[in-house]
Amino acid sequence: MNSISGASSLHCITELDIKEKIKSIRRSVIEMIHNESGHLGSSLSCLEIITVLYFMKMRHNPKNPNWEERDYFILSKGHAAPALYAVLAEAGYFSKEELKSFRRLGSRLQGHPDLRLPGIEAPSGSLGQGLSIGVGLALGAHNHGRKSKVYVLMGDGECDEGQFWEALMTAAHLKLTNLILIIDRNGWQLDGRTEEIKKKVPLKAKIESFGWKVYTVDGHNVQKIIEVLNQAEDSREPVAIIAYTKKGYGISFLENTNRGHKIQLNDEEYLMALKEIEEGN
Ligand SMILES: Cc1ncc(C[n+]2csc(CCOP(=O)(O)OP(=O)(O)O)c2C)c(N)n1
Repeated sequence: MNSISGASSLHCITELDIKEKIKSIRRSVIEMIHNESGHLGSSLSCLEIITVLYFMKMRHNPKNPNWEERDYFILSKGHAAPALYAVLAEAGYFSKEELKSFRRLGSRLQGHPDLRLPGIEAPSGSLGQGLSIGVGLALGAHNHGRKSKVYVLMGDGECDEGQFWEALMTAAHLKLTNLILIIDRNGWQLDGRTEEIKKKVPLKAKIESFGWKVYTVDGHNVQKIIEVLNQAEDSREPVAIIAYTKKGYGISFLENTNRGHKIQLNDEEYLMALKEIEEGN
């Protein structure tokens, strides 16, 4: 059985294992959102990235979520919470059974991440704030002499928020090399295509001009994601990774469309989606 090359020494995982995990997490996301409603397309575009972080890269302990030396993950695009919840449940932070309570009154699994849930490092959902939170955590870890890395995942539409650009400038000024930003570049935001709502290109050059090292990657290719995360380790500047993704990835009739931005699949679509997952899409 092939093991994934480049996975952190803390994570001994085979190619087959990670594929199975992705399948199971994708199934959980579809089920959770079918039970209620939610941001399906937005969750599916960043699902591989979050899975690779938790199962192949980050130093974390589901049995001791507040372990001081842990790496941090901030889901700045908080509306993709179903993807994070499914990964956290798969990793053992809480039971998979609890996923059924998604968006129910009193549940710890709300439409956006809530600090009551083990594994959640910051409440998020008001777009534009995640990188600032990451800057604070990275600075704190550095000042305490900890090895912790801070990973922030945001949407490309989220780049419209001015606070993001302030945080970029601050991180470069403070030379926060323990901070890694990942942008889910799916090309869509709530109202349409990102370039039509507010032009982002040349996004890479813009972020570089703020003093960051910027990589690009296929955000659905597990091996490429782990490679670029490893490359990010040796940088002397904060690192941003622009991950090219497809909204709704894995469900053919939603893929690369904005229909699934926030949706509740009807029963027929739900069964079709599950069938596609089972068939190993
Ligand atoms: C400050 C703020 N304004 C508006 C919203 C409403 N909102 C939720 S999702 C979304 C679109 C985000 O687009 P993008 O960052 O590209 O994420 P994705 O396409 O991956 O869903 C918006 C505007 C919000 N959550 N926060």
